[in-house]
Amino acid sequence: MLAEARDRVDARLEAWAIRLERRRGGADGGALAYALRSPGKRVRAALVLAAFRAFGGRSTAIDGVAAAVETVHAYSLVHDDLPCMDDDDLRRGRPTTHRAFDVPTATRAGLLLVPVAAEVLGEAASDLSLGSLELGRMARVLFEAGGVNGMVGGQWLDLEAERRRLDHDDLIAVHRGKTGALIEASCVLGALAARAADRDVEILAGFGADVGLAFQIADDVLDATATSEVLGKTAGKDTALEKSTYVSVLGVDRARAEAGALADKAVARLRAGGCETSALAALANYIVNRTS
Ligand code: GRG
Repeated sequence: MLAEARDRVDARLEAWAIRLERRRGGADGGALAYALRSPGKRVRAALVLAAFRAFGGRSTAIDGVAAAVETVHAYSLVHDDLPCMDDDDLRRGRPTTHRAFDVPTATRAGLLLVPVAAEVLGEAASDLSLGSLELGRMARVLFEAGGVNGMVGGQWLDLEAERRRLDHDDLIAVHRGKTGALIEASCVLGALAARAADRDVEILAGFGADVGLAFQIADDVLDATATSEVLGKTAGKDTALEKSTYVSVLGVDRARAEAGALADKAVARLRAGGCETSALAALANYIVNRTS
């Protein structure tokens, strides 16, 4: 599932990279394309595809919805790596966008990716023959998840919390916002694109919220235990920035156990709701057992 989603969304992102290079040109076009071509795991894309299929969706036009989510994610990584945030040189095994270009160009490219994501989503909704009400609902899901009550808000709290000790509840709020919200949105968007019933969309939202939190806990564990070569980004950043993480609050073993328990709870929600589970359960398992 993950390899298939990666190939399909990479092709869609490549097509957008070419379009944007033609449209914008120069360093801005180059930086936009660089960010979209950057080789991610595409977990969010895989969740969109799996949720879509779980409710009978079959059209390959869903790849555009997955590409829209990955575009929002790509912008967040470009900005997260900037000197005013995490100040990193390495992302997905390559120089970060501001290292490959410069800080103003990377800042602009990150910002430009937000309206690009809206355009990618709009085109996908039309390819899926979805109406304006459905597109409106999907746009709200994606951009609310990326906003102040989601990714930006979580990142904000995270930045404010550097060199300050957070308790377990604060940490959950940071993780659910900065990482969980977009993962939850990926699941909900797949279900909405398949025209799932409201009750099923709710079940997918619960599943996505649990695996989204589990994803960031696993990320904290990997930051503390894996190497930069394997991660493709600088390992050990959380300790260097004196960040509160699941590892600093609970230790590696309890953090791993909590991530595993959340993944189990997420899959139990699907089973209890009578949803098709196989691909989504496999992704939940991957999210907590991944090595990069
Ligand atoms: C203005 C405060 C403010 C924020 C702007 C920068 C930003 C928005 C948000 C940052 C959100 C962020 C980077 C959260 C971390 C999410 C995360 C765990 C990223 C790594 O995801 P993977 O492992 O990466 O899926 P790949 O590379 O595989 O896609």
